[in-house]
Amino acid sequence: METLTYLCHSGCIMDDKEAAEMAENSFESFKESIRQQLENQDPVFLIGLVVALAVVLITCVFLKYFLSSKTVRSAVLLVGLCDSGKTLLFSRLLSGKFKRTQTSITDNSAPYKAKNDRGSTWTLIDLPGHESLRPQYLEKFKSTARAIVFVVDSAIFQKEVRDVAEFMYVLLTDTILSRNAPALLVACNKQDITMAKSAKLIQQQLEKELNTLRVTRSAALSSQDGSVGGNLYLGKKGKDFEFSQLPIKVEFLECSARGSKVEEGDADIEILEKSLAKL
Ligand SMILES: Nc1nc2c(ncn2[C@@H]2O[C@H](COP(=O)(O)OP(=O)(O)OP(=O)(O)O)[C@@H](O)[C@H]2O)c(=O)[nH]1
Ligand SMILES: [Mg+2]
Repeated sequence: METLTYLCHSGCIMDDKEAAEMAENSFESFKESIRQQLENQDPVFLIGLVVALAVVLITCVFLKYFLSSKTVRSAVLLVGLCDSGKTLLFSRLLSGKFKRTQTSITDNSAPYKAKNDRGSTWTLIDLPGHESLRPQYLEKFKSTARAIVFVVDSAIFQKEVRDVAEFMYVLLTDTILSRNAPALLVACNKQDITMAKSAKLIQQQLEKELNTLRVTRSAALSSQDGSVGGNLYLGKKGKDFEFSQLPIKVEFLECSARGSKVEEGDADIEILEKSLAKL
């Protein structure tokens, strides 16, 4: 069998067994010297050392949690039914430019600099409105939401009121969204169209519709398994639903991503921009 030889400190030749023994002896003596040093220390000093290490550790964990929860929620989500104008609003808010759009099948996101002195920068995210895509995109981004801009097509609101209310109900009873409490800005878009409903009327009709939905949804859930499920009860029990009962900031505002009839014209989105500046 092949035997390896080593040169010791004093210049003598050792085989591998002797080298292993020597390494073991030096490790033992190192352990012994540490043990003696610790024994010679004042116990108060040792306790102080342990406490100091624990404080450093707890501070690191706390800072990590605190900083991450602060920085993660910097997204402004543009949500709403198909064709409500989310993608055009996204373009207008970012560049001011008019853009021809098609039904979105994925999300768009970009940094948005709010028009305030603080120079706040949010991540603006445009989500697809199609019914089959909505849940997965909402799931993906909801925990990062600082604010939700719920875009409504005010021109055909009467026809869509039920669908709008159903989507809003999902958002308002979501446990993660309720915990994080992002501001809700309901952008009543397409105000350039003559038949468009006002923000006030849209708010009133949605309150009525959500009131009805609240009764039917909680009844359906309790008849299924005897409980109201993981989702929350909307508003105050025993009172007709009003947005003012919610523990979040809700604002209804009017806008027009298209603005004037000519495509090169400016949008009418100043009120929305002002609200975004206050986030
Ligand atoms: N008249 C008018 N048309 C608008 C306005 N905003 C958007 N539109 C038009 O409405 C259509 C749909 O706009 P999009 O921005 O693509 O709608 P969306 O909400 O992104 O739709 P999805 O991607 O399908 O969810 C486009 O033809 C827009 O030009 C508006 O304020 N006024
Ligand atoms: Mg779109």
